[in-house]
Amino acid sequence: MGILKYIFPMQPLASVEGRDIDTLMYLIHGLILVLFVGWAVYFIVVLIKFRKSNNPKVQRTSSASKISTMVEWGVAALEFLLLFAFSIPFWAVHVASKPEYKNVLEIRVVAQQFAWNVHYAGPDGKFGRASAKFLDDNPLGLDPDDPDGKDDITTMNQIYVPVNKTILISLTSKDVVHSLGIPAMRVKQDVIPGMSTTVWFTPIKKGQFEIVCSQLCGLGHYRMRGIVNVVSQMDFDRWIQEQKGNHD
Ligand SMILES: [Cu+2]
Repeated sequence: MGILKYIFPMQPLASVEGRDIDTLMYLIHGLILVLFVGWAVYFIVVLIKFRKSNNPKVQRTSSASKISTMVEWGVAALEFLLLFAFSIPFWAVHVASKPEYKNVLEIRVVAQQFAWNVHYAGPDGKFGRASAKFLDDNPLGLDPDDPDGKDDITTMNQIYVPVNKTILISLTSKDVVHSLGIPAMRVKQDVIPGMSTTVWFTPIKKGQFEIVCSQLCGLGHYRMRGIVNVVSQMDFDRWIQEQKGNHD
């Protein structure tokens, strides 16, 4: 596996969940590389071995060798192994089993052309009500009369999270399909209007990591970017206190 990291360099990993994704990526790309090189060598050998000067007459019998059949079965077996030993178990752990809300920091993100609106519950841990009728007043449509929303925090294109804590992001969109991509966390999740989807990751490194919209969503798609700021729990708590009640 080690050498594959040099052949297929990726952004340094910054989340717990990404390790399994990387393993799968390296294995799949490793297999594809072997197939690519194998086919290329085979092609060149055939070109030389069956060149016209050596074979002036067409031969219509096929090769008696069993190697090609064996190689085909070998490749099929490897693909089954990738699917059943790696992909499906990874899916079960990282996609199908959502972490419990009490152990995570939940953040809501509402995508729009061309920005990420981020919503935190604030110190009370309760998200304020949002409704489409308030969308003219604030980008998330927060109801100004809801007491739960008084201390809520909203930001645009900036997500603050504490390190070593699982972050559960609930996603939806105000207009078209977007996709939340955080390459360093190995996160990529489509964001669909009228539907709430979730994605989670546990950052293991402090720092700033890029968010990119990964679904062509209009003219400004290229600038639909943001930053995930991973900070210590202390700095995060301080940030929450400083920001509470700030609806941008
Ligand atoms: Cu977008």
